[in-house]
Amino acid sequence: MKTPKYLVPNDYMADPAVHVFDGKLYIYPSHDWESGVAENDNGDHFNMKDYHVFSTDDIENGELTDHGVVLAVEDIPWAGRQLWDCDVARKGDTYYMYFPLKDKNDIFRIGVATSKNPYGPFKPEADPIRGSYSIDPAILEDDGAYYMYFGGLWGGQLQRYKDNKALEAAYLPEGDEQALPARVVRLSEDMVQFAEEPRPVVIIDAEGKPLTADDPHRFFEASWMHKYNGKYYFSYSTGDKHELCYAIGDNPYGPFTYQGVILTPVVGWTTHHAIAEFKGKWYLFHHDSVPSGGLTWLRSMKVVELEYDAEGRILTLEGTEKA
Ligand code: FUB
Repeated sequence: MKTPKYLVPNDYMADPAVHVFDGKLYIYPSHDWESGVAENDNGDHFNMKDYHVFSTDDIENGELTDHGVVLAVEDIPWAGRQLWDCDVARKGDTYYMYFPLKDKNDIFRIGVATSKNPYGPFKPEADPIRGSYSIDPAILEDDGAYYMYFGGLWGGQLQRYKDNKALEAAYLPEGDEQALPARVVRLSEDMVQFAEEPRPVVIIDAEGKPLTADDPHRFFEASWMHKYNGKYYFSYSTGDKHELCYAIGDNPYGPFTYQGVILTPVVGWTTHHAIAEFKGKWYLFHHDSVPSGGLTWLRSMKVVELEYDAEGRILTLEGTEKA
């Protein structure tokens, strides 16, 4: 499937997280809508209020089932506003949905909701994860352990934290200072807390030097982790540089060596993705704002096949390739 395909033509869905459970592919997107909130650098216009889940047996030619609303802001006891990019993991017979949401003080926290089914509905815990902050949780299951990757700059509030503590004043590195890293943390056995202090996800260049703040390929948001041929592929959005990039490491904590661009800029400010293998092929799930005429808060979800070369390098895809 070399030509990209829109997945939900009758609604706006963004930020896909994708997993295969028992041979079926499940998609967990953000649900964009026209809330009327004005656009700003804090991302207030991404004012999402619920999640849907989609599933399919055949991503290339089959139907996508919409399982409807599986979690809504009004069901979450600690909710303020803005349900951004979520992810789901299975442990035992329970499915755990991890979601970023501003609390009643307008601070992003990461919450957990559970279900006995991959298609929900999900029941939220009473409080967010202790010590959680910022946005865009993505979960890796590796050898029985579960790791969460998270963080996002600007509206994602990552610049408000250092060493996992809230700063008095936000600090964004500049120039040749080391770029702000995403975070990785192992989850507790019961999956609803952190088992340790979050650690930085350090991306290094070919000489082993951490990427700097002025590097156009530095991390901004939208962490995703997948494994290919035993290596750990950390991929992410460069935000204001509008590319999806990736870096490779030897273990879940990194460091990760920068490799290249997965997807060139799409129509719309944000770019965000998931990478998953299904029925022997690899796919990139992402979004753009073509169907809404370029409105960056009304995004449409797409899928396209992803290919590797013989050395395991991802072949760059064009963000403006027509669906
Ligand atoms: O959908 C809201 C935010 O936009 C996500 O959390 C970011 O990754 C960006 O896609």
